[in-house]
Amino acid sequence: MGEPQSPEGEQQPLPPGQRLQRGWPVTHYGPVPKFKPERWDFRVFGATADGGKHSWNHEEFTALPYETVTGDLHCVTKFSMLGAEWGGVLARTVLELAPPADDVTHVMVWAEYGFSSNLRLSDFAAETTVFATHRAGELLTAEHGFPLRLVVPQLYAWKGPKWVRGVEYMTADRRGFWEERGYHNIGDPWKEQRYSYQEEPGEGPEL
Ligand SMILES: Nc1nc2c(c(=O)[nH]1)N[C@H]1C(S)=C(S)[C@@H](COP(=O)(O)O)O[C@H]1N2
Ligand SMILES: [Mo]
Repeated sequence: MGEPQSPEGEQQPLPPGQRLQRGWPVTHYGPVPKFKPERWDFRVFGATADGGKHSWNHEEFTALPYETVTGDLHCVTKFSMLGAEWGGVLARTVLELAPPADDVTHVMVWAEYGFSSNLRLSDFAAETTVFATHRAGELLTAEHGFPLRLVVPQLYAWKGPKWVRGVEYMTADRRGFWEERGYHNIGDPWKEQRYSYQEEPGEGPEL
C-alpha cells in the first residue's frame, strides 16, 4: 500500500482523521459582515520595525502585487478541500512592506467583529500564506471572506480568518478567538493538533 501519493497528484494524502469534501461549504461563527469600501482598511500594527503603524485602503491593498498559491483547507470538524488555487497578496509581501521588529515571534491576525487568530511568525511567513482575494481565479464571495481572507494551507482553517482587517506583530504569544476556546494553539493538521488539551508544554500560553 504505502503512501497514497502519486506523481500526478490525483490521490493526494489527507491529514489524519480528515475526509475529502467535494464542493466548498461555508463554515464560520457569527454573521457575514457587509463590505463598506470607504470604511475598509488593512492595518499592520504592534511591534513594527519602525515603531509605526501601516495602513492601506481597499484600492491600495488590492494594487499590491498579486500572486497565486495552491493550498488546502482543512477544517477541524474533519473535512478537507485539497489543492485550491488562491490569489491575493502574500503574507511575505506584507512582511516586506511593513517589516516586524527583530524580536517579533508571533502575529495576531484580526478580522471583522473582533475575530482573531494567532500564528507563529514562521507560519505567517511561509511561502504559501496568502491574504486571498480570489479562489480559482474568481473573486471571493461574501460568505467565503470577501474582500479579504487569510489562507494558511499548512494549518487548520480556523487559523485563516475571513474578512481580515489587519495584523498585529507580537513579541510574545497570545491566544486568538478559537485558541482561547479549546482549540490548539498551533493547529498543525498533520500532527492532528485539534484541541488545546493536546498541547505540549511550550506549545501555547497558559489558558
Ligand atoms: N472571521 C472568521 N473567519 C473564519 C472563521 C470564523 O468563524 N470567523 N472560521 C474558520 C473556519 S473554522 C474555517 S473551516 C474556514 C472556512 O472557510 P470557508 O467558509 O471559506 O470554507 O474559515 C475560517 N475563518
Ligand atoms: Mo473550521
